[in-house]
Amino acid sequence: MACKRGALIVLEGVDKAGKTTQCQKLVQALRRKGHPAEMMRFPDRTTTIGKMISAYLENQSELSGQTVHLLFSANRWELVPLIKKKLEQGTTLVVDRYAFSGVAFTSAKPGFSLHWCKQPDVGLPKPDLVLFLQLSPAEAALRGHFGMERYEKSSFQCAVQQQFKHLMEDETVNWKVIDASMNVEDVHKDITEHSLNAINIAQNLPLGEL
Ligand code: DGP
Repeated sequence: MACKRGALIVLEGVDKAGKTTQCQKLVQALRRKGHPAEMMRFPDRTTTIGKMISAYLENQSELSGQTVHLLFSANRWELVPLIKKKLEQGTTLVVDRYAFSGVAFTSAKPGFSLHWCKQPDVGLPKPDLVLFLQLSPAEAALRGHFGMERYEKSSFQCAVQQQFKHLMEDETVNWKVIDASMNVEDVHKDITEHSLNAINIAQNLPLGEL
């Protein structure tokens, strides 16, 4: 019998919501329970496109909003063959940000419609589960100062949060909102429960497309 496919699980949220910590803990928990799992993150700054994105985020280069939006999307597309291969091999992928960050961050800039922002990611593998780590911008600010990167300003993060709210109205995506103000272990417990459920369901379903 062919091996069952892995699930594509995405963690989203504004900066400082705890996505990276929770991705790492989830991968470890899934492995302990016998599910092959690996972490990925977007942007993947190791590729040629990723290096261009990284320079932009670090304010070392200037690019138009349209250009950088397409680069972020291209960075996801260049990893699609690997994503599909891993899932087919039965590995569950836990992904730190995906197309939803792409749309939320660009559409938070003046002059960018949600419709325009969504187009480059149409056709990407559709996540089986999107966990949205909900944390108010005020609580995020209490977790320490933002760094020096381009988007790390409270006012911009508020606008991003607002765009995520619009995206969560899309019922064709399996969103689960997680209260990221809880302690790390309680957040982890919620996330693990939803993920195990998604892995079971995904086994019997074909991978969808955004
Ligand atoms: P991170 O490496 O997760 O800290 O992400 C870097 C920054 O880039 C963060 O402020 C969120 C933003 N970002 C992530 N993905 C995208 C995207 O696809 N498009 C845009 N415009 N920004 C993104």
